[in-house]
Amino acid sequence: HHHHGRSAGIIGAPFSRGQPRGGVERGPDLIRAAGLLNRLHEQGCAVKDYGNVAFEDVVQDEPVGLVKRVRAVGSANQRLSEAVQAVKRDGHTSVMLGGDHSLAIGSIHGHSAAVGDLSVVWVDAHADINTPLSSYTGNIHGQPMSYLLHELHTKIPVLPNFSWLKPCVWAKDLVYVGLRDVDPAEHYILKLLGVKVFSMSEVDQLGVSRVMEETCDYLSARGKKPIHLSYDIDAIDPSVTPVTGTPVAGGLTYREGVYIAEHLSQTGLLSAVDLVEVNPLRGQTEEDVRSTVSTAVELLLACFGRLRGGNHPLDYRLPEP
Ligand code: 4U7
Ligand code: MN
Ligand code: MN
Ligand code: MN
Repeated sequence: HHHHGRSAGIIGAPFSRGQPRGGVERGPDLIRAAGLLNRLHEQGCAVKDYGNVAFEDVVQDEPVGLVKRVRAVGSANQRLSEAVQAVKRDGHTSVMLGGDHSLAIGSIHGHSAAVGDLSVVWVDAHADINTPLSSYTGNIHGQPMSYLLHELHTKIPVLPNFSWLKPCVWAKDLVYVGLRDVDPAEHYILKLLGVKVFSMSEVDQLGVSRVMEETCDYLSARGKKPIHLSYDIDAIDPSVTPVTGTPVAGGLTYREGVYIAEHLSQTGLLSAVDLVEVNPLRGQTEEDVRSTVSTAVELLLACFGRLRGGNHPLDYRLPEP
């Protein structure tokens, strides 16, 4: 009937053990309750809800060095990877609702296992590229990109429940947008590997439209590949999206955040999206939760073609008098 090619396969990933704060596991159900599926369908997108991934309840999970909850995170991401592979094989754009950002390990691995080489656009206040040995917090949500990059393979120790994981992303295929809290080890890695970074300084200098034009020029010059967008809600300024575990001042405006999603959607290459780190227990008020969750929904609608200038179905016909 009214569907025009786009289709979303929604995966809930109610998982919080990549970081210490409870509540982020409520993200998927909150984002669904805010009407994501109905609103996607209303804008002409076919939608299939794959439900929430059932994660293993790992009980014995002592730290490995400084790194916390390694076994739970490894097991969760293996299951998530399988779920994303199923969604991609069914022909949908994958939408992974987190949960914390450690889930990008399984989401990107599963996406790549299904479609091959990817471009990754990582929108975040943080680079999430600590190795398990460089991290001083031990929280895996600050480490996922290091596990995924071919170039860092020799820097990653053997970890329990991670033997399934093989690196699947090249540094040249990764672009960051929105960075403003990067650890020294992470900054060293970004320089060492020559990763393309548009920090908040570049957003200030160039404006978001040039940042996205340059992002897409850079990626397509390295071969047009399916795009994986990993969107951490903390990329947006905490005045708009306060309900998150590691807020950092000086973030993207609501409009810049939506523009990024609109622009990537218009490439026609967007193949999987993560929306992570919405944590309702971090809010002071109901309004904090509402504005964060509704921003998450608007970002996802923009990923599926919603334009602020309006849209209409291809076959729209004016009513005749
Ligand atoms: B998020 C941090 F040290 N870099 O490694 C770390 F500042 O997924 C923060 O982007 C990580 O929210 C933030 O723990 C992870 C810290
Ligand atoms: Mn329908
Ligand atoms: Mn972040
Ligand atoms: Mn993150």
